[in-house]
Amino acid sequence: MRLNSSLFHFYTLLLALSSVSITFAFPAYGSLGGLSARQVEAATAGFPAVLPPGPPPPLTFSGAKLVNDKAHPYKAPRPGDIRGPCPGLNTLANHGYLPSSGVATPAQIITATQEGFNFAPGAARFATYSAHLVDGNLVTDLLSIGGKTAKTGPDTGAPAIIGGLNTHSVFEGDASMTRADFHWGDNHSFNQTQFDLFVEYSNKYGGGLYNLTVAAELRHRRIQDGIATNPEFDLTAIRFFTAFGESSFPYSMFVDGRITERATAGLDMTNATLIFRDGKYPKDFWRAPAPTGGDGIIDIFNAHPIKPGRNENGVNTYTVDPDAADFSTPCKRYTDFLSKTVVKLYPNPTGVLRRNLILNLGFLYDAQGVIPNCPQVFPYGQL
Ligand code: HEM
Ligand SMILES: *[C@@H]1O[C@H](CO)[C@@H](O)[C@H](O)[C@H]1NC(C)=O
Ligand SMILES: *[C@@H]1O[C@H](CO)[C@@H](O)[C@H](O)[C@H]1NC(C)=O
Ligand SMILES: *[C@@H]1O[C@H](CO)[C@@H](O)[C@H](O)[C@H]1NC(C)=O
Ligand SMILES: CC(=O)N[C@H]1CO[C@H](CO)[C@@H](O)[C@@H]1O
Repeated sequence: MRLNSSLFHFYTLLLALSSVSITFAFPAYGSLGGLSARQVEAATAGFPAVLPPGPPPPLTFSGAKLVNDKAHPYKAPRPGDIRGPCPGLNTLANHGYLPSSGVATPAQIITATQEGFNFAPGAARFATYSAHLVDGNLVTDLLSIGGKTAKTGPDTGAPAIIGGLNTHSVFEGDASMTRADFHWGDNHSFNQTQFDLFVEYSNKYGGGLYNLTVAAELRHRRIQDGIATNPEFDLTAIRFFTAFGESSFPYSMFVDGRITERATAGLDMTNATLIFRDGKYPKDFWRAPAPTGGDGIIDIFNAHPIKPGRNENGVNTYTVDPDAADFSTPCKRYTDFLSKTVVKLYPNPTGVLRRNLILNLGFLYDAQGVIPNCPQVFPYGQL
């Protein structure tokens, strides 16, 4: 039987990794997904087993304010610092809202995204715990905002070490606006060719600004490009949702918070270049005037609806996954994430790993807000 291909690349890496014993220095942030109990023990030996503290509270003051302030100057990443596919998190790390190493706890990521961009508490928790469950280290409670994932290691042809948000097809995925598809090799770096399309679309549909209309057209175009050119194009599972969500972030969170006409506000290309390419706040940047996260996602989706699916057999063979959750089935999205993603990564966890899985799954459930008739699921029992 064919593996659910939303996880296919990931399993390829995991299989190769688990066939060798872990003799290299496993990083404290490395994901333990797919490792045997013995490998988990080896990979976490020497690191403290952390009791995750749970999400930090919402901001006490959640209005607009200067965030590119004297206490948070831009500092270029040093050699060894990790940056990844998310322009928001890269910017926060470059301005000291996140550790400049690019390795952080979920609580730090929630605090930083709330403080530095006014990301709404529910959205911040939901994105962070989803990412942490698939890409983070659940024993050390650390997540890297990038990582060293590559299709093949640079010298040996063997898969490189897994870890962090670059990991393909669990959280990172295809049809990004400014990053190329995994199929083309570079999974996470800023891609000028694609940014040129971002600019072209902003000119064509937004009068030079990236607004919701641009977001909808560019999202559609990137998906169509993927179907037509990437034989492994995949828009299933989590990526289906994050692709539409991320399209809304530039106009909702990269636009200066002093611009109060949010409905018509758009992101200009100079500021877009700074954040997307350089991970740098514009000079005097103020965060959004109210907590936000994904305003307009459904409008972006409704402009060009599509069902989750993938190219099954080369380019232009996009096939709808008949059993995929979509925007109309939020509870299935939750239960599928547990049964099709998390439990496959962690079929038989024990000890601290099991405890922390249970805790993080609880944080995730609480983060998604009330979904009618959607009771919490406990694949690993309860504490
Ligand atoms: C809170 C935790 C967050 C996590 C774990 C996260 C993670 C990610 C990941 C893994 C991607 C890459 C997806 C892909 O294109 O393949 C991404 C993309 C993106 N993120 Fe984040 N992110 C977070 C918060 C934010 C915030 C607060 C913002 C905005 C202020 C933001 C803005 C974006 C944008 C605009 C993209 C799309 C990049 C593109 O398509 O070129 N993210 N994020
Ligand atoms: C940039 O993206 C384009 C289109 O997705 C791709 O063809 C090209 O190889 C990418 N360039 C780099 C340097 O990754
Ligand atoms: C985006 O900008 C264009 C050009 O100004 C405008 O026609 C369109 O209505 C804007 N979209 C939204 C949602 O404001
Ligand atoms: C660029 O960002 C700065 C700082 O946030 C802001 O003052 C300025 O208005 C933005 N430029 C445009 C054209 O929106
Ligand atoms: C396989 C591959 O091309 N991986 C790339 C991921 O991105 C880094 C940074 O740009 C490259 O060095 C890797 O080669």
